[in-house]
Amino acid sequence: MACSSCSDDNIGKRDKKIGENLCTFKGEATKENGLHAIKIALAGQPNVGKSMLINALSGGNRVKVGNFSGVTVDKLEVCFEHHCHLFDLIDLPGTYSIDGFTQEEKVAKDFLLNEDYDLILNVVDSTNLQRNLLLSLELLELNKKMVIALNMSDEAKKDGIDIDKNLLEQLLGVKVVKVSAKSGEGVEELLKVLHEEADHNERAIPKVTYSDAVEEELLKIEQFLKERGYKHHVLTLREVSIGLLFEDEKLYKELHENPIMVELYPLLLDAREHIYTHHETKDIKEIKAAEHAAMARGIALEVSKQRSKPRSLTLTQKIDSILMHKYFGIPIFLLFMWILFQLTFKFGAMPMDYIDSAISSFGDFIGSHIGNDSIRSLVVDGVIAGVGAVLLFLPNIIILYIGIALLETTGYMSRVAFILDGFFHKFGLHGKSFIPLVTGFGCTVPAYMATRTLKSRKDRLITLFILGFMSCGARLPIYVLFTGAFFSEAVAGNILFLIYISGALLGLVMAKILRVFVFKGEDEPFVMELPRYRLPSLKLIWHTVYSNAASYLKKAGTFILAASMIIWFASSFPKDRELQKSYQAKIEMAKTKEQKSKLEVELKAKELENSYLGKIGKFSEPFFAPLGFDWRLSVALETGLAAKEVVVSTLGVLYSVGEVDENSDTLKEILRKNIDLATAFSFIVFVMIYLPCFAASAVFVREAGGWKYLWYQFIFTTAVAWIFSFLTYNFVLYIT
Ligand SMILES: Nc1nc2c(ncn2[C@@H]2O[C@H](COP(=O)(O)OP(=O)(O)OP(=O)(O)O)[C@@H](O)[C@H]2O)c(=O)[nH]1
Ligand SMILES: [Mg+2]
Repeated sequence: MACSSCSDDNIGKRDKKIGENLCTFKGEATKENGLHAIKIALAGQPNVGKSMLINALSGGNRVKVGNFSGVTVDKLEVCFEHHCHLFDLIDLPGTYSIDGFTQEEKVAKDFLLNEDYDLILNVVDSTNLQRNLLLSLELLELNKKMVIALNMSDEAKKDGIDIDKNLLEQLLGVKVVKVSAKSGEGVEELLKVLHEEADHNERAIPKVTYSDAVEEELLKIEQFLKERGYKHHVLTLREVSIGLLFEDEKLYKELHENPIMVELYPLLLDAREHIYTHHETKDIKEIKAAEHAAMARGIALEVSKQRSKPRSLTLTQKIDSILMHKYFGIPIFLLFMWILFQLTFKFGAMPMDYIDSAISSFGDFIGSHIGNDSIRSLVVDGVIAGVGAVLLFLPNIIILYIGIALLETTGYMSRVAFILDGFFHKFGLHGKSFIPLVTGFGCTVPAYMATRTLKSRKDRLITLFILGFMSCGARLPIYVLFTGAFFSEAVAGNILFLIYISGALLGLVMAKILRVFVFKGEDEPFVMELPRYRLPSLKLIWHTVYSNAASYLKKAGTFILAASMIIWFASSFPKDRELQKSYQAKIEMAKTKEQKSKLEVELKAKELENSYLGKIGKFSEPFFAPLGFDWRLSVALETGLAAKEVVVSTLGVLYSVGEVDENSDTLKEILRKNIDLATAFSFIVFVMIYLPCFAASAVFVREAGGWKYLWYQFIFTTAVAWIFSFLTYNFVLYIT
């Protein structure tokens, strides 16, 4: 489309504006000002590369990509400008059929059937044409403009598959473009075709051919409509005939009161009776599905040729024979996890000392330049101690996310889900729950959303309830801090691995209990597609890790910063002048240095105990005392309800405010001095089990379907956390 008013200057500004705030600009795009907004729904089966194609088309990395079915579970909008067209792309969850059962499939269906958009971009996996065409045929019946992207053309080439795109266009009646979202091949052409189709006022009429019996009846109905002079405002007579013959609900509702229907009913009944004689069933929907299946098979056979034996498929089979081995599959997976936690601890610990000493030198430096005692304490003991305590663990977080990204992008995740299926069934879950559970090791929020891939509501609820047992990335700093404080470097990695595994096992046991006592019933059979193995691009890994690390840093600079200041305030005030005076007098009278510093420590401790936070801690201390926690640990757990990173920052602030010595020890050393091994273990267990952060809880409420579930979840997790911490505390006390 020619667009004189869309100058380069203009595009630059708009691009920037759109980049900053996605899709807020589209209201201003009109044909008059030279910008043409096109809303495109990306529909396709799971794992065909819809999200990656959106990234390739928009030239960004805004949408999450992974090599398993069910990466996208909610619709997502990405806007960008290209040649004076404002593209508004909607990434939809993958769906095998429009009438899919799972929550995410329903999201796709609702959007495709009920929302307003200009055209469908049907993304198809070229290496799996026949199965993908089943959905394409259904989409063609939505009577929308449609373009087909034959994605993964690079893999098709490697597999020796040739697809005759022109023939496919002829057979389906819509435009087809070969692309590779990975290499970028065909992406420009696809954008051009999308422009053209959107600018074109008429939609292309699909040309799908049914079996002879159906075609014969369609012709009769069409002829009848023509003779009666019937015209539909959007559909062709053939499309109306197809809709009527196959009992399209929308069309029936629309024509319900039309007098023509009186004559049509007997005709339709006859037509169906004739068609039944060619099929084994009398269910017209099933017959339609069978017709589609036959068509998809026929079209795929006609347009694609297999030149040679697929290469990567045999490679996939070879790798699977090891990784999915009947006996070694699970041990191999555990070994990978063990290595991951060793690396998390070992590599994470390397830069830790540098970061730690940099933060404390920074604190000393800043502190020496601030004259006012209170402000110095706020900056050094509040902000730097709180935020610094969280920043320290960035390297560990990065390594954990690299591990998760590898699991997600290589195709291994679905395999593990598959090999764990049998084991999971024993606990009333099925393998598919593994994906949300592993996602939970990163962050609980997307993990809750990932449960949408589970078909049965009971399975979903059980998985939602036990997801908190999978320790998220934000709990990692707490574990690393405590294991680092109480164990030698040689075993700390093993302890970390043990913590994660025990959390997961506990989750499974709880799942069984919930299945037997609360959500009774059979778990659904397990169906999951195993994608081929794919080498993840460095760009993809980098993007995943970078965005997670960036959000961790952002959280440290905003939320944790604010929380640290609040905690500092609540632990430093109110000041008790009388107490200070009486101690000051005692300190002045003290004869030896030891006596003096002993009195100073006492004063600090008393002041802290009398502070707002101290009072809160003291109030809840009796509840936590049987678990070995003093009021500081109790407060840290309470503030940790907001976010788990706050546990570490709270400890950082509390122990920093309470410290007398100017040459401060690291938090690790302070913890070692102040608490015993049994308390440390019991604290880890409590953190492992109790409620995740506020953000996750809000998502939990939405996904579970009501606030009452959060209430159950709170009681359930707190009770389990308390009991297990109590048992751990007493057990460790007993053996040590
Ligand atoms: N070789 C190759 N791999 C691709 C291509 N497009 C996508 N992939 C890979 O295919 C996998 C799936 O990509 P996604 O974009 O997450 O697929 P999706 O269709 O959005 O999947 P769901 O959201 O689960 O429905 C990823 O591993 C991608 O790296 C392509 O053109 N060529
Ligand atoms: Mg996706």
